[in-house]
Parts: sequence; structure tokens; C-alpha cells
Amino acid sequence: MKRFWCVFFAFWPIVATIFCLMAPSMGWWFPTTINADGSAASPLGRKIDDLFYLILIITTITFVGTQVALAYVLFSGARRTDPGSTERAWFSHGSHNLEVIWSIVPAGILLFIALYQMDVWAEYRIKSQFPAETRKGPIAEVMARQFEWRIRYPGLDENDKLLPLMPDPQPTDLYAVNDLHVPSARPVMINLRTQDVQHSFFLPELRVKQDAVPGLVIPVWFEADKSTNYVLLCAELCGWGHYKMKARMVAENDDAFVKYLKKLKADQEYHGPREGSGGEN
Ligand SMILES: [Cu+2]
Repeated sequence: MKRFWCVFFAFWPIVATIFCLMAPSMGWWFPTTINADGSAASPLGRKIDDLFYLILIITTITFVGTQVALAYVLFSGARRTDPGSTERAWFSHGSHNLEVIWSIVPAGILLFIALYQMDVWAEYRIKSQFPAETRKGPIAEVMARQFEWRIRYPGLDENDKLLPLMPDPQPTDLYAVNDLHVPSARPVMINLRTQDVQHSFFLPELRVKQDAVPGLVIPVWFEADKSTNYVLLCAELCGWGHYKMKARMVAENDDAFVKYLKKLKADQEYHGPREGSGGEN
């Protein structure tokens, strides 16, 4: 029976390791919609991936090491007290040196990770460390609500330049739902808010995830490498219609972005067919 338990406890870590190795080929990995190799579609996203892989390597080594040690202790312990032996059960008082080592080494590794990731974290989250281009101000307000993304752009001036985004709605504002357009290949900032419960603004291909918290206006910046469509999700279970918050983020060149805003403006100012223009209804 002792052998059974030894094999039992050694078996599951092996299964877990095999599943982890299979994960990328099963599609349980980063999205491959933008880059076929699953790499992030933004410069900051790639730095975040580097941190992810560093931590993955450290935890993999730790996991394999501790499981091998566990299996060794199980099997060698089982051998020492074979049934039928007249020896008393083997008992160890432990090792002071070993305990010091396995306290200091993990503490050192954690301290290293904490210091090593600080620059990326600051660039991602601390407004004063955002790229200089985002100082021009947010290009849109993204308001999450049950169950959609409401987008408010500040509209264009007469030179087709984006007006400053005001905290409160303005007559010149332009609106869209579940369709966020941004210029590609340069850093852009949005102001994230929520109208009701907590949501989470998630651009998986860019590795951007930020909670929308009631009462807060949270600046979020990102840079989409390519002019294409990206997935925008809510990553916080926010109610029965949470699944409906799958939207899209379109990154496009500056001209296409301006054209899009002009189209929004035209649509918004359209009051139906004029009298005499032929339309009956
Ligand atoms: Cu939500």
C-alpha cells in the first residue's frame, strides 16, 4: 500500500507537467489572431511577455525540483520502513541549514522579481511614466456598463485635429458602442470608467487588462503595432450579460481614424431624409 501512495503522489505532478507542455499546441496559450506565434502585438506587451516567461521558467524549475525532492523522500522513506522490518519508523529532526537555505533562496528570488519588473510596471500603470505622446491627452473615454462599452470621442476641430476630451459630455462629442477606433503604431491613451459595477478592460492581444472601478477615471495607454481589428473583452464577471461585452478595437492609420470620426459625426447629425427628397417614411 505504501508503494501505491508513493506512485500516486509522484503521478499527478507528471500529468500536470505533460498538460503544461501540451498547452500551446492545444490552443491554451496566448492568442494567435494577430501574430501566428502568439507574441504580443504591442511593444509593452512584449516586455510583459518577457516577464511572464521569466517567472514561468523560475516556477517551472521550482516545481520540477520540489516534486523530484518529494518523490525522493516518499520512495526512500517507504524503503526505510519496509513492512516486516523490526526497525522502528525512521524519524528525522530536520536540518537547520536546509531550512535557512530554503527560506533565503525564495526570498532572494522574490525580491529579484519585485525589483526587476518595476520599470515595466511603472511604464504600464504610472501616469508620469507613460510615453510622451500620451501627454496630448486621452483620445476617448471608454465607459463600461452592463453590458456594453460606450465610447465617447472628443470630436474634431476645423483642422481635423482631435479636441481635448472633457470630463463631462460636450455637444461636439462623438459616440460609438462596442467599437473602439484608435490610431495604430503610436501610443494612445483612453480614460476608463464604469457606469455601474466593476468591469475589466481587456485587450488580450496587446496584454492590456485594467479594471474599471466605479467612481474612478483610470487612464490606460497602449500601442497597437498593426492596422487591424483586435478583440476587446470584459475580464470581470459583471452580471448575467457579461458574455455580451465582447467588442472590437480597430487600430488604423491616422487618416482612416479621422475619416472614421467624420463618419460618426455625419451619422450623428443625420436627421432623416429631408422633405421632398423622395422618402415617404
Ligand atoms: Cu463587464
